Amino acid sequence: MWDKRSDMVVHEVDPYNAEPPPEAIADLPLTPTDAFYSRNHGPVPDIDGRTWTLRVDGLVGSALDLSLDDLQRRFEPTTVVATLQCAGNRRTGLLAVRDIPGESPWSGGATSTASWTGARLADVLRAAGAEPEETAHVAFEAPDVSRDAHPAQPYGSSIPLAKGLSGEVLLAWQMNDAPLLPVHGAPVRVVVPGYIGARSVKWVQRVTVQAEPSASYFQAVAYRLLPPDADPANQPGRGFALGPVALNSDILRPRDGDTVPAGSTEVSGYAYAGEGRSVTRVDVSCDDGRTWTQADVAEPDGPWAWRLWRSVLDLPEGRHRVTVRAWDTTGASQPESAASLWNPKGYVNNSWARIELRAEAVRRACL
Ligand SMILES: Nc1nc2c(c(=O)[nH]1)N[C@H]1C(S)=C(S)[C@@H](COP(=O)(O)O)O[C@H]1N2
Ligand SMILES: [Mo]
Repeated sequence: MWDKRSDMVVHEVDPYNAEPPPEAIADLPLTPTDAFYSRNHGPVPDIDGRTWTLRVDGLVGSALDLSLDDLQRRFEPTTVVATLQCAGNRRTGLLAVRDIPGESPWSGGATSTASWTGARLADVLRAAGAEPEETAHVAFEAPDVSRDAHPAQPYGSSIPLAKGLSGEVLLAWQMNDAPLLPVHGAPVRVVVPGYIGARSVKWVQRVTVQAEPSASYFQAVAYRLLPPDADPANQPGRGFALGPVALNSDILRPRDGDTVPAGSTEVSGYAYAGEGRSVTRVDVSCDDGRTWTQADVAEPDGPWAWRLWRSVLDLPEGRHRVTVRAWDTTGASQPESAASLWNPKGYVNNSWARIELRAEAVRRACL
């Protein structure tokens, strides 16, 4: 389905919501496109790039209507490696605390990394005559209508104008050096490095500079962090809108519950910190966090990419719980428990990652 591997973990067929099995993305700086998670709130639209246009309007000097050809020729193409992480990534940890009706049980695979090529949103906004305005926002609109929203409405969201003018945000038409697939937003999507995936609007057809954040359900109601006792029903403006991704990490290999040979076992995964921070260290514990050793952390593919880490553990025969946590440049680390993070929509589980392993003595077969 949708040009994905056959072993994707499909949370929903329609709209299509799927994450890769952890081993499909482990140890790879760039996630192959056929393994990249996909999160959709409505049906995937089929848009003809030859007739698609982008409207740029709002608080700009002169509104623009750009064809794909205009976008590709008038603006210098840029390539950025960026990790996308859904705010629902690792929701299973929150679901283990308490039920979250109506939300998919994402594991740690709602995080993937690709190289994205497109025009800088900043260049397009400047061509339209947008002036830096500290309190303004850039809103994005797409045509896919979601029944998750109340009332049912097309997908939309916004980011601060300052981020939009930073040169980091792309209007991308390529992913991993190939034209965007329909499921990832063809012909053009927004890529907002360092922000939750929800802000990287797919099938974008309108960019509006405005004084207020987007009034879309996906900015004003969903993708907001509510206190644990809040009613998650349709109440625009409750809690706060999520933007920059919180420091997070996960273990991708081996799998939770695996049996491994006693002795040395390599464990690996990712760590990621969004806008404004980066991962500085990853720790691994085999005694529930009493003692920690530092994992080997690979250099990332640029400032917006996850950091892959690995650690070789020496596991005697028996059961083991392996725990991982990362640190960022502000000195912040991840919270210990998902119970302390539970919220009604199940966003931002960035508690310590844990897997259970059973180490078994290696039996040599007599051949
Ligand atoms: N138009 C549109 N854009 C969208 C969405 C959507 O449903 N419709 N989902 C968002 C969410 S919540 C995420 S996490 C990312 C997922 O991008 P992907 O499917 O390319 O992985 O797209 C974002 N952009
Ligand atoms: Mo998301």
